[in-house]
Amino acid sequence: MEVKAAVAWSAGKPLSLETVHLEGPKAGEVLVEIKATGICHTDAYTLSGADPEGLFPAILGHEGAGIVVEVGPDVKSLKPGDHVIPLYTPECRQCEYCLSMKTNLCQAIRGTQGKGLMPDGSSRFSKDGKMIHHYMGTSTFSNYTVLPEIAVAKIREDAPFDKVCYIGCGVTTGIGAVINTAKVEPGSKVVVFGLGGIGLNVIQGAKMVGSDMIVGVDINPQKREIAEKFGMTHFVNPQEIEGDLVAYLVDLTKGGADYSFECIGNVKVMRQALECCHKGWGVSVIIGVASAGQEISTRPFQLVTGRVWKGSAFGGARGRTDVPKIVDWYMEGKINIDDLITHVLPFEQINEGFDLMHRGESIRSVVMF
Ligand code: NAD
Ligand code: AHE
Ligand code: ZN
Repeated sequence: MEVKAAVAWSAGKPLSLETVHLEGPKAGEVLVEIKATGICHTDAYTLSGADPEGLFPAILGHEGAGIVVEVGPDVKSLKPGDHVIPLYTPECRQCEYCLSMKTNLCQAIRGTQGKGLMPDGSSRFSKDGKMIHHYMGTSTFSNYTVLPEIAVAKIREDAPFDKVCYIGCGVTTGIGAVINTAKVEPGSKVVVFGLGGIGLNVIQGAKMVGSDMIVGVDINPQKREIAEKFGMTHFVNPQEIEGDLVAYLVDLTKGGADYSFECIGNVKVMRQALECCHKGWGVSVIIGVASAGQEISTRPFQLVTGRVWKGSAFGGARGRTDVPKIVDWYMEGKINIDDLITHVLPFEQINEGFDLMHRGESIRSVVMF
């Protein structure tokens, strides 16, 4: 079939709106009509050329929601009409990783997904006979996409696509990092670096679990108001601090953070996030994705003296199991998504969504087909 897609032909160029060819679902795959998709900083990161796994041409996008329109042979858990959220972290429930119950990083299709291909090693997208890569196994910047059955979460039918698409990455990543990865306890002191689409969901999660002190750190003072609305108790702009930021934060938290979260992708900030943690027990979680070739560093003594460095992908969530529950939380009013979606754009203005992000004017832009 012919579909509408925003194609990344090469790094560093705006997306090109095209009609492209999409082959139907093969065995174990489903065809999904994407109704809405968020734009995450990771899409911009890959488009910039900084992603070592970035392949071009590709159809980016990994924060979508839509409806199953066709299922391939052998598909058992989905049928046409099901409302769904695509999962860039699948959940096969059979691989060594899924069965370990120690990680959400299902590896069943990671090899082909990282090559921009479906599990059989081919792409479903093409234009004039030229192959176009899939992205993160989801390619939600297309009004139709083909997904492996294990990379699809079935959700309730009354959930609005233009809001719950954000659960496909940002909401789950932020709240999940607090609940699943860090396991933040009530009464904790938390420091969040980067108050964007991810960091604000970390704040929302920290508030939900009953943190006492939630410090937000951002160089953009305009993030203060929305962060306070979501539960931030103290705002720190590093550009306004005289002297060392780490020392300032240790002093502010009276000894250091119980938990810190890096939601930027800046390796220097990752170090600050670790080192502002409390001696003996502070845990720092890296969420931000750093550019190719970047490395983190600290004095080993920071770890010897009890600080712990962790990372979190998709908030440690097992997508097919956890995503429908997070949709329920939203529908029951337990979490706020609406105030984080600052812009809703027609598909034709998808590049404006990237511009808004780069100018620091949006939290989340959602594109509607
Ligand atoms: P965003 O652009 O919405 O937010 C980034 C925020 O960081 C902005 O508010 C910006 O002002 C702030 N910032 C930039 N440099 C700073 C600095 N030096 N000090 C303090 N604040 C600074 O981005 P986002 O969508 O929230 O994504 C954040 C990061 O998380 C990105 O690296 C993205 O790729 C990554 N991410 C990771 C996962 C995962 O599963 N690990 C999932 C989604 C996104
Ligand atoms: N391809 C990059 C890494 C990109 C990355 O870290 N992706 C996160 C999701 S970001 C969502 O916005 C992730 O889940 N990673 C786990 C995985 O298996 O990809 C690189 O450095 O190669
Ligand atoms: Zn994302």
